[in-house]
Amino acid sequence: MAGQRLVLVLLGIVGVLLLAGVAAVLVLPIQPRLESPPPQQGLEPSKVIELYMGEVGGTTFAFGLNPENLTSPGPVIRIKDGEIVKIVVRNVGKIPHSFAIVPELDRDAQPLFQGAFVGTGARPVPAGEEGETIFKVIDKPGRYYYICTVPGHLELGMWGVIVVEE
Ligand SMILES: [Cu+2]
Repeated sequence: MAGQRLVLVLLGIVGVLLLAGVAAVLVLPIQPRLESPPPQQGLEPSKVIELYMGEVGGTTFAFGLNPENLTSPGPVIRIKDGEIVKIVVRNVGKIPHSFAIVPELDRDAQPLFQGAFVGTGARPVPAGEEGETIFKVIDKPGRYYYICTVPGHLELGMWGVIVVEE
């Protein structure tokens, strides 16, 4: 009797683990945001912006147009309606960072402006490496934000304003 009960308990535990595994498989693929570059790679840029990202001291994370001058907030970037913009993002910091253009100052804000991002919170750009995004400006003129989507980095100052002019 005791042996049978033990077998039942073990079967129960195995069942729970199996269910948890199935649930994880179903939920996990939804978690990462975009993992591949936006579908605009064939475009020839009319404007190239080089942006650097890293840390300033231990407590402020920042962007800059010059690797020696990272600031929080980062420099205001101006782009024009109709332009094809390439943004090259270089991580000159000591830890991974990422880049995305969002409509609000919120790490999870969607949709990304023209799908523009380099790296993601889950798969950021490693220290010393770089990436790029290229897109045509067809969103309406206004004020958007570029941010680092690694959890906690926006709060440490890793953001800047990007203005779309008419
Ligand atoms: Cu960061």
